[in-house]
Amino acid sequence: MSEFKQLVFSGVQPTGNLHLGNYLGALQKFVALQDSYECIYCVVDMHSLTATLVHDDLMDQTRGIAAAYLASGLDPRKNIIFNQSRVPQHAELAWIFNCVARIGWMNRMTQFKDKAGKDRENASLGLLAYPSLMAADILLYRATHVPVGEDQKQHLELTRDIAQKFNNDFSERIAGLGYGVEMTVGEERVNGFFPLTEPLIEGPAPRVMSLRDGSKKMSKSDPSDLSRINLLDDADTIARKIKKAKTDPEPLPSDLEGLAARPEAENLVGIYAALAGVTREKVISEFGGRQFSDFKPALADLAVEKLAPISQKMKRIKADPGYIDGILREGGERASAKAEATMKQVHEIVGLLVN
Ligand code: AQP
Repeated sequence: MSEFKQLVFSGVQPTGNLHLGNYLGALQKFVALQDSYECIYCVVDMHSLTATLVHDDLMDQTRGIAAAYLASGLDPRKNIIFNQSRVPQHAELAWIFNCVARIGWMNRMTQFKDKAGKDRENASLGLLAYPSLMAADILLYRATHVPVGEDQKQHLELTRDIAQKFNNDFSERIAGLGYGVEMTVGEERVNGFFPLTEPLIEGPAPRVMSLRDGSKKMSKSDPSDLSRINLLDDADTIARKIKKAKTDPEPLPSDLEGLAARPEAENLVGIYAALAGVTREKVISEFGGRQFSDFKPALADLAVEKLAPISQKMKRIKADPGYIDGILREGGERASAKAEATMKQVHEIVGLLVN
């Protein structure tokens, strides 16, 4: 019985400096997966067009994300690394998905609601359709696994909904052409052209929160730079931001249950665990009962130890744009070969005459 070949796809949009949330939610996981899966890592530059802030230096930002991938340890020979706009099939499949997905699904996305704010009528159509392009990014390669931060869970569920609706809407044509693949979904065996992709979200810090407010996620667009640790921050800045991080007056608890209703403490413990590659229990067993005045310097040292080499390497790689462009070009060629194969079958399935 056939199953989809296991394949990892993920991407980061070039909309500003990467922060610790992007690193722990995405890049660190990308690197961990490259030894056990075939992986495709994309700089999703077309997604950035939904933000108004980046156009002037989008090319530079795109190279910056590619540099971060490489500096974090992604091997461009092992993985396909490219920028989305080099492979026009992403936009083409997104259009087909726009005709499969429902407007109501898009309207329910919390990211759209947050970013569109109160004036939804004035938001771009691209912002509304963002998850449809994201589904196309993933399903163009029929990827089975997507490492992301917890904030992207809803978009991954929508990707599954789109795949499922496409598989159902075109089930007879898929079967007639012999393009269906058997897959296990829960207890059931089903057949479809697109896999129902699994998000890979686990880990001790699936949603890194703002250092100023434990109820908000760490984000590039937060106006306060003190809310986040940027990958390019120097050691002093990292230490200062951690020292100033909001906490409560209690010492760290002696067990994990004691972190409930203490979002700032929970966030710092999760960050420490993720950076050290240990569980949150292990961090509590070491620091439980101790004051933040003890814990914060240890966290700052660890953050600097892990991030400084990446930031130095990023700067070195960024200084050679020709090298980055060569990797993205070569990755784009490898991605295009896969994208063309998928789209040839999609054209036949939906009935587009292209020969
Ligand atoms: N705070 C976070 N914790 C864990 N993971 C996170 N990611 C983003 N923020 C956190 C993960 O980073 C990857 C890249 O996401 P993106 O390209 O969509 O970037 P983003 O979500 O636009 O980043 P920001 O900082 O959240 O931007 P704004 O401020 O514009 O909303 C994804 O895997 C994401 O889950």
